[in-house]
Amino acid sequence: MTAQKTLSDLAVALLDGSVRVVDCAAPLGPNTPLLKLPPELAVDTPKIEIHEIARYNETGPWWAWNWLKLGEHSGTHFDAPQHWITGKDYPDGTTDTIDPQAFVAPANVIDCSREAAENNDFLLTADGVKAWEAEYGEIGEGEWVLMRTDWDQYNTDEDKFLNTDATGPHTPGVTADCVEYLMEKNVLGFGTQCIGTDAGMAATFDLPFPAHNLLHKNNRYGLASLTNLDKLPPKGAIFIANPLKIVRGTGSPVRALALVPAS
Ligand code: 23J
Ligand code: MN
Repeated sequence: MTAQKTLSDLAVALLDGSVRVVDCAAPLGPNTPLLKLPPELAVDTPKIEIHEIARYNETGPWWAWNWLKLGEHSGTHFDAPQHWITGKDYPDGTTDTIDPQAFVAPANVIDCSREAAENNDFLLTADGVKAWEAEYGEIGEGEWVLMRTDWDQYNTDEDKFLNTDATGPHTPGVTADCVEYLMEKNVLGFGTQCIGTDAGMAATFDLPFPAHNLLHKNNRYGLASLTNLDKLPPKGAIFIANPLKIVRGTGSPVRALALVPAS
């Protein structure tokens, strides 16, 4: 009865505008910024292509449709546990086997926008998360932790978004001790506004790619290239991020959405 009431209250709030839906996804197309890995390490994900099959013409007189060439880890996207070697043995670690309960969850939004603007290599630490909790309240089990950097302002310009110089890419992220702390708290996962859950310089860390390594080792999830986190409260938003049900998928673009109280 009370869950029924919760849902009917939500239905009313969605229809009367007191709960708003914030779009936390970036446009997905040929201009979407994509990760560039060090060439000695790997092959990159291909550029996104959108190919027309028909547009009310000789290849389809009454309809329009396209086909896509699209890497799983393109644009605003979800990282599944089997994306990383540390999560490779989880039977529920691919996009088609994850419990969909995980796709709708509360969000904690940690504002690091000032720090990221001052230092593009800024790393959120366990102490930084604890200081945030002292101010806004404890982060709970099963909740998203989203790092706000306002990096989405660069999403239309791949060079600015990746911020690469002779020493490599410079974008903010997390330390290993931060992810370890989040794993102790049993969070659902970690999301970022940058190209990947790890900092630009993460290939050079003592533990390379700590976010990927530790999140997926613990069967947890990642979100990358999120937008509009500046429109979310520190606590109180419900986050919806559901990957396509790709068979054995290691990740998927998502139309990430947040339900927030109208201000
Ligand atoms: C493959 C290798 C390294 C990284 C990534 C993918 C991602 O960021 C991703 O999209 O998961 S850092
Ligand atoms: Mn990814």
